[in-house]
Amino acid sequence: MFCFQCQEAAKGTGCTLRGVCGKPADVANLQDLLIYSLKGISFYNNRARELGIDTKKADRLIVEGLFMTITNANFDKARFVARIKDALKLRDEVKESVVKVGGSISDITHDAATWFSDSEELFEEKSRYVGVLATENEDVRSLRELLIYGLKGMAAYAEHALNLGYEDDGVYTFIGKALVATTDNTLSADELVALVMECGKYGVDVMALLDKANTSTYGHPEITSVNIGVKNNPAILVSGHDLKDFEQLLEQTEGTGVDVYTHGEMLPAHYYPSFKKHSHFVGNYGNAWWKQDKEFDSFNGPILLTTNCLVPPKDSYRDRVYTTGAVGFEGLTHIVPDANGEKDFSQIIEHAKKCASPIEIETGEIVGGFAHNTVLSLADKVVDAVKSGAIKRFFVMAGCDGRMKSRDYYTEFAKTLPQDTVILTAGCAKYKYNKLELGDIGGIPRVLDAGQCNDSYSLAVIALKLKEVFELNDINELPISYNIAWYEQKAVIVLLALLYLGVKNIHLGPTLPAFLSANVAKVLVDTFGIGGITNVEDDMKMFMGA
Ligand code: SF4
Ligand code: SF3
Repeated sequence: MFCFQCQEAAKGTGCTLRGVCGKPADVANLQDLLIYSLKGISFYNNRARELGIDTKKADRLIVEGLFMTITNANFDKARFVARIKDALKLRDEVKESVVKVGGSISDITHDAATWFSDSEELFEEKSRYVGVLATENEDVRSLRELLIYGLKGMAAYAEHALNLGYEDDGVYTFIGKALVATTDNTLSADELVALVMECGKYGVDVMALLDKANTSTYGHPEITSVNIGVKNNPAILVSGHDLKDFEQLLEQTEGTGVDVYTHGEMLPAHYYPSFKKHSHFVGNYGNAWWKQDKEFDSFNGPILLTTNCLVPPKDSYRDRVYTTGAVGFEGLTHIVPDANGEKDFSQIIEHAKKCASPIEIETGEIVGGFAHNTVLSLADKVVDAVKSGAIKRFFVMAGCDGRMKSRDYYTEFAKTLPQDTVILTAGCAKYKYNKLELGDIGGIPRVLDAGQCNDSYSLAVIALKLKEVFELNDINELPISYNIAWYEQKAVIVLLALLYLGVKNIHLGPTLPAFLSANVAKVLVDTFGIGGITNVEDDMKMFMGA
């Protein structure tokens, strides 16, 4: 295996024996083979699209397949074997549909589009030769993988939107085009860089689509105080990002005597009007994903993982963890939808009834719900505070949290920020500072949480609105600094989206991605002023222009 897609890649270069995340080598290889199979389908599916054939079936399989390979989503070998079989079968169906309408496929000769096997042993054999290292040139490899990781993040958001009935053909078209482009040895580095930038455009589009899906379905997030203590009823903990799953679970638990709590990236569910009305929706339990090994233990009840981030479960709570959607882990119960797309969570609810109520690990409240609609409704107040000098600078500290001790930097950074600064956050990075008492500026909290990582879109909308209000020509003239923490591939698409919107001088930490070759990193530094982080003191001086 060779995997370097996340921030915790072994030795800062790549995992080769087993993932730091716990991903076994055979699963890593099969993930590579699944991506390869999705490239294969895309050759024909792109042609089918040109011919006006309905491509939705393959588009959806491609999106789900990409999502399954995101860090900490799926560790289940059998699921990858089955999905590769599905992909090969569908590849042939799409090919036939093209031929049937007289389309030419004689130019489609790449091995990804032509290889075939239906045996698991041969999959494993094949999977060893189609991974990241199959591209020898380090810079081409870096650009191809940067693009693929952007697509993985894009696919995750596209899947959530799809689950709410929202799709964007432009996004699907780009994913297909980009997948095929990563097999094209004739493309120059400049052409690949252009595709990476275009990926950012579709990153903005997919986040806008998901924002529309979420807010049209559940209402606009509102300022909300979220309880972080517990009640005395048995309960279910929901983690991951999928709001449709969350809605179904919340409805099915109504009146059962079982409470519902959020964990990690599901915290922003509390901000939506549709969910807030349920009295058995009690609070948020715990912190970001990587603390689940302790927090799932003390929760006592069953846990539903709707997306990443799943940590290989400990024996002490393994029998209480359920997965759904793109998530998987051998031996855990996986909930699948029925023919109408509805999921039956009764098994989890019955399980909860037999469990003790959660052990309280903290008490108090955290405040969030500062997505674009709320912040723009406060725009006058915010603009006045900036004009009067009460707010000197905003810090976008969105992104991911992770295990590494070096991420304590973000807690220290938040604590050290001057009192006249405001943090704009989204994603699980917030857990590094959302329980600190950072106060407010004239009633505006100093940490404004927009929501999940995809709600970084809200932060961009807010920035663009401020640019308009202050009549600036360039988004970079705003008093906003970007100090972003990344871990997995959703952060990659968020980053590419910000670059597409013209944001410069983004600082990325705790380390720069292992998949950026020296030359590709140089392009990002020279063109966009991307930088890493050093230490709180020096970075604070740099950001505050001292
Ligand atoms: Fe390693 Fe990250 Fe890949 Fe897991 S996802 S194998 S930790 S690089
Ligand atoms: Fe977090 Fe995994 Fe990335 Fe959605 S849940 S931000 S790390």
